Amino acid sequence: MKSSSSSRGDRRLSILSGHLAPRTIDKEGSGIFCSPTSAADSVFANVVRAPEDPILGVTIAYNKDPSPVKLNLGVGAYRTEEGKPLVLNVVRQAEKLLVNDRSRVKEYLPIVGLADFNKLSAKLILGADSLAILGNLVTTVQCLSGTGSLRVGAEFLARHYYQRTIYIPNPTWGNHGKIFTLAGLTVKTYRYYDPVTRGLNIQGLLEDLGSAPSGAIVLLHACAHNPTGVDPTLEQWEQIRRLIRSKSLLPFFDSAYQGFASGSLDEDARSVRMFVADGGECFIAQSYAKNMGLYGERVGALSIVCRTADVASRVESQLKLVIRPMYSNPPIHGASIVSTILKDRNLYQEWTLELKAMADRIITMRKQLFDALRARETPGDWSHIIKQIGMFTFTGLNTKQVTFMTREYHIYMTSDGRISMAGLSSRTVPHLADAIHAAVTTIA
Ligand code: KET
Repeated sequence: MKSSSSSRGDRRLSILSGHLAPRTIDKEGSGIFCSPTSAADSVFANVVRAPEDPILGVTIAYNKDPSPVKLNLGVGAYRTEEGKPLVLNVVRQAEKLLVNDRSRVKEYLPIVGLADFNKLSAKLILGADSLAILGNLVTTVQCLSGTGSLRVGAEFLARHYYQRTIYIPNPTWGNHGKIFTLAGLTVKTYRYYDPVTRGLNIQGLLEDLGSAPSGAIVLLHACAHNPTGVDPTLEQWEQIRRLIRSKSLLPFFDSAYQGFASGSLDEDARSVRMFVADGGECFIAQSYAKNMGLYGERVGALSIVCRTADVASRVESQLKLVIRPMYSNPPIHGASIVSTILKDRNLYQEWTLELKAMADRIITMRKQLFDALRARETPGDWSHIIKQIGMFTFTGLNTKQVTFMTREYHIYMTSDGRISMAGLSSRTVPHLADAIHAAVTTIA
């Protein structure tokens, strides 16, 4: 014991003396000091370099590329026809109202966030006439966008739910597995996508969930499944719901694209509402990143629908214990923007129009890309481009073809062949079509 603590002491001393040693001025004479001790002396010398994130790393690679024709179709972020990020008009209006309101202060929010925001968010996903809301069966907490909502929900489940296994679709958003694993859950997958039909593998899905242990958690994409763009039909949702309820599985919805699939907020919430209407319990993680374009504001909500109001309020008390040591309480600005829009009839109406315009532009891009590939007689059936739903097209291009398109055409996308349709414009469609054509005709 003694020797180990003294050697720890020696190490600290040697590090300290390293810090105190005379410093040299770097060759350029910029005045930035650097220590003569090298990386080998660092207590972090053994830290290995981690790879970039499979989605956000695409933007980093894109930013480094000096090519004037480069195109970023990696991250799911909306761009205008001019290729620029979009701040919605209603968001600008709401921000003006907030800035001009001198009564607004910057005090801490409660642990669970802005009360108005939480109420309105539950209403947005569950419907204004939701019996669950009227019966106080829902607890909603403001979280750090969709990711934070998923993480808080997962931490709560790891602490308070008897079943630790969560089933996520194969494939799914790349971060799901990491979020749930780090929260302490065991992650398994269920079949979802059939690469041959480029559609839903409903049989495989029902078989896999049918053989899941009773009580297992099931992650479902509320709409616009990422990355496949393939959603169950309403009839299939009903089959899934029946199976989930009959086996007492626990549905956990990830709603990151409400309004982006069909252009209608209500339509895109139908899957969730079906599950809530049957009176069973259910988790919902909501994000305003895409549908309000509030990506960097990190605004979202976790709703837990319970069987009784008493359970809901006890669940909320425990959510506070999850949140407080994690980040104490959420940021105020984004949630204030959202609640300003949701509670004002005119702003809300304008938001739905702007949202529909974004969804429609994406649909136009699908059509244009499909037509461009047909015009080039690119081998293959590309009808999935117009059939798939939401922000992404799951092209079916393989990793080698993706690498080729990046190298030869400066087109950036995730290695699984997913392209963010929102990053395209009429001007860039021909370039993408040329690249896809070249990729499929030169690389198997
Ligand atoms: N769920 C899904 C299905 C999803 O695609 C995203 C983001 C999120 C949750 C989280 O979004 P947040 O910004 O935390 O509200 N997806 C895009 C961005 C990313 O990877 O972070 C994407 O797939 O490109």
